[in-house]
Amino acid sequence: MAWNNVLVEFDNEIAVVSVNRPKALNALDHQTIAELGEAMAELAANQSVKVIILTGAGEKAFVAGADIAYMLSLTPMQAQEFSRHGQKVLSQIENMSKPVIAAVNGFALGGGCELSMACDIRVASEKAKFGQPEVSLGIMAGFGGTQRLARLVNPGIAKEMLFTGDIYDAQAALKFGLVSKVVPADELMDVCKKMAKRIASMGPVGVRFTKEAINQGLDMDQEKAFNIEAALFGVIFSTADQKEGMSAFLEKRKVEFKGE
Ligand code: DAK
Repeated sequence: MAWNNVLVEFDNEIAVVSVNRPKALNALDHQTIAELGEAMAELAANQSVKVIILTGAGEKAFVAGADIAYMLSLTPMQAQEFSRHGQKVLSQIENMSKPVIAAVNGFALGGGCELSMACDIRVASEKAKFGQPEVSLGIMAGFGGTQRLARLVNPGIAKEMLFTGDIYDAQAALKFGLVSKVVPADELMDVCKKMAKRIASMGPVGVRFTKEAINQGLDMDQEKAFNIEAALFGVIFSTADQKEGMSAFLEKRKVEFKGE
């Protein structure tokens, strides 16, 4: 597990993944996106990891976008391939069986804002800044931003962000519903780790199925989505965790989930 542009550190059941190109404000080029995909695939397969925190190396940026220098001379075919590659890795993160928390420590612009939106939960430092400035570069969001932003906030706010290219502070992002918490910069990692540990202490199958029900259900009408929830709810009654969780409650003892 060694990459140039992505760092992975472990804290018991928590893995912290940092995009590590601080000199370019962690901008995403082809290599960084590929490494991120590989790191996430390894963490998905690593049985001892329960929750992943994604952040940016250095003081200034989460990810300041797709790498403009890299994109400058792309041909239309290469641009399409770059976009598809980015969309694929972001979908991989969104669909991971483990929860991913974005610890947004600074600029989350363009592809960086889109990357944060592919995570399950966003926690922002007071220094975080969000925006989709692609239109100022003569392009448009290409890593799923037109879709995820409109689903996460509301279409009017998404359009304001995507049409104006304006940069918004963490409090604005909180008001939009783009992030769930804003915390002092020096507390960001502690808050995210505390949240991650809390999630890691829950029944892993319950957490995984919940993510699946929410993600799948968002693309369906509510009645069909209820069917997914009911089906997963039924399946969970075949797990050891369901027996253990309920027995531990009734026996007033500490629960010991096995994730099966
Ligand atoms: N790409 C490459 N380098 C970047 C960068 C980026 N996105 N953002 C910053 N850098 C580099 C700067 O060039 C500078 O490099 P040096 O000059 O030191 O070599 C270094 O990081 C520090 O940046 P600044 O000197 O500019 O730092 P400041 O504090 O003054 O300003 C800033 C910080 C974040 C406001 C500013 O750097 C900035 O505006 N950066 C660009 C932000 C941006 O526009 N992001 C969106 C990128 S476009 C698609 C696929 C993907 C996408 C779209 C379509 N298809 C193929 C369809 C996604 C597009 C994007 O994300």
